[in-house]
Amino acid sequence: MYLMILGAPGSGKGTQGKLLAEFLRVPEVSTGELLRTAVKQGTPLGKQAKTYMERGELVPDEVVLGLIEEILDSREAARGVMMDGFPRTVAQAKAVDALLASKQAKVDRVVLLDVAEEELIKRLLARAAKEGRSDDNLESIKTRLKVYHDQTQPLIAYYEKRGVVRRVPGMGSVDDIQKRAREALKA
Ligand code: B4P
Repeated sequence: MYLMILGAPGSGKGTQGKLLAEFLRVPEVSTGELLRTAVKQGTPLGKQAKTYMERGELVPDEVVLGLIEEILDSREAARGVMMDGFPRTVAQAKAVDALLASKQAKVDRVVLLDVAEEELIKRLLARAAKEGRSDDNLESIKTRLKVYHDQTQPLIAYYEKRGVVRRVPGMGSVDDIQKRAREALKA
């Protein structure tokens, strides 16, 4: 099963995506986590990505597309994957479609986490205080929210036309949201 978890920054994609992936027994792969590791290790990919990430902007498609190809071509993803943080633009979605089509597969489900904007900002600022992630500051958070509205939200319509989107209210406890997500996937 090829699934994608979609939502604004702070909507809980990482938290819910990992739990859902465990439940469905597919690996969870986050481009955000892979990019943060690349930045820490100072790899060529990390060097290209660093400034964009700190500003809250998307890393350019041409930089990220190779990474997405590597993920979907890996043995780990041979029988399915929970995609966290990608695709994020229509160009990336088209690339995912083409890569999956070459394996006679497709995006089976998109779990869309719905969370109010004030709550998103609250969660990311709370994480900033705890973990000190370099893009969890108010200026970068605002850019990330705008980027999500402008560049990633159009994907909802892209996948809705195929009937694969399952909307899940993302407010409340982690357990309650997980129950809703599992329930939504039954339909
Ligand atoms: P990501 O790592 O994907 O980060 P994000 O969208 O900002 O969301 P994040 O995953 O951190 O938050 P989550 O919803 O899990 O991307 C970071 C950057 O990498 C991007 O800005 C971009 O520059 C680059 N990038 C990544 N992928 C890319 C791509 N495909 N193309 C181009 N660029 C790319 O929320 C987690 C927070 O909420 C946590 O603090 C958690 O504890 C809290 N939380 C979760 N559930 C909660 C609940 N129920 N109640 C309260 N708090 C909760």
